[in-house]
Amino acid sequence: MIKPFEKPITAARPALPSLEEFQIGLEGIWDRAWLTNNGPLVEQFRSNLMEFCGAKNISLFVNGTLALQIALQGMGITGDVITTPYTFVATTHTLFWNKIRPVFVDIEPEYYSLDPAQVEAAITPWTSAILAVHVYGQPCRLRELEQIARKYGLKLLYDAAHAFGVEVDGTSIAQFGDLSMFSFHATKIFHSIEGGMLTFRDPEYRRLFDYLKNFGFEGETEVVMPGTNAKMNEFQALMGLLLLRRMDEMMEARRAINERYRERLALIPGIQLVSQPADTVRYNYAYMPIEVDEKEFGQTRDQLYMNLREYNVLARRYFYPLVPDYACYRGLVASGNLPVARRVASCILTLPIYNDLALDDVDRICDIIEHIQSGTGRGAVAVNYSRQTDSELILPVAQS
Ligand code: T4K
Repeated sequence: MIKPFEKPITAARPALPSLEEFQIGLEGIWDRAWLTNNGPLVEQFRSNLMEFCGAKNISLFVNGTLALQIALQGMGITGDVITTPYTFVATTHTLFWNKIRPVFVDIEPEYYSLDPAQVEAAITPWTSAILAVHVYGQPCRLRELEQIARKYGLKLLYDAAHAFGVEVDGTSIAQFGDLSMFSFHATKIFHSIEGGMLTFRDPEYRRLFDYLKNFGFEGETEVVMPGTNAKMNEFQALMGLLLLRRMDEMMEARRAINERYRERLALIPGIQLVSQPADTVRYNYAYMPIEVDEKEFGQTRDQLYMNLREYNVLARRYFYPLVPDYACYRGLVASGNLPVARRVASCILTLPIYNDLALDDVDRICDIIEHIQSGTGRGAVAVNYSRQTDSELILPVAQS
């Protein structure tokens, strides 16, 4: 009999610096009484990030969603944008807020990013850009997307919300495409409580993004465009500065966790692991996705998800449902039936992974999954939970 965890093991858990270090940083903020509006810590953070990513053009924001929303506006993108249905809904929201029509095309089955062949087939005279997502931090098909974008004169943007720290052939993922957006939300591998970063090829964008995130102000008495307020503050920058120093250590901790999961899960019937990153990729191990094969495993993904909750293991179904299946996006243009994205959304489960998740706890999570698979696990839930969101779920009573 395996006991449930005493405290919930959540899918993500933020890394934190020591309280003492943070307090020292806070004292500086108190002394300066400068809290936001491009303060010295934000400037320092920007400069350290430029070095970390080897990118010349960087702009910081209060969160990733507003960063991408402003990027689309600043770059003047209009009309149709080809994008993925398999993402967090914020990707699509940024298009909607710019009155751009998302055109969803299917993903490839290996790393779940936009399938370049589908992208090319969906291009029309109205297409202005491609917005791809490095899902779980695994790089998209960079070269093929670049070639398509060049051939048709399209802008290429990456939602790199999951991909901070990733490198391809020794080059930061921040340097691909016309622009990339990174999320520094607390649930990410690296964070600044909330936060967002844009990296971009054209240095001219910097001025535009600076206007747009600060009400469009030029000096004290002129407003040159109707901007919004999306500035990063000093507290966010302090958190980011302290954690950036620990990036290598954090990636290594996650690599070890990922490796242990892989060793153990490979032996469980019906659990399929996502392909290992290519040799050319320095991966950040941002998420721990698995596919559940209902026939082989003996339960659906949703049953496993529910049964894990009874053991206090709060896995998540990132990304289910698909974006075009949300009420607010039903009826939008999709190119075909999106069979790969639909299959993946129906069987994906992201297991807990965070820097200080103990390897013993990883073993226990795997023991629980094994136990559930062998048919003796708690619950043996047969209810159809498929249309419920995580927050709507009412847990069934455990049957021991
Ligand atoms: N594009 C993509 C592809 C994205 O994945 C995201 C965000 C964005 C764009 C937008 O970037 P931001 O505007 O957020 O910078 C979470 C995050 O809020 C969101 O940032 C993230 N993607 C998405 C995939 O996940 P929820 O609603 O699932 O988070 P929540 O509150 O349920 O937290 C997840 C787990 O983390 C919980 O089990 C508990 C734990 N947790 C969470 C927080 C906030 C903690 O332990 N401590 C915390 O402070 O959206």
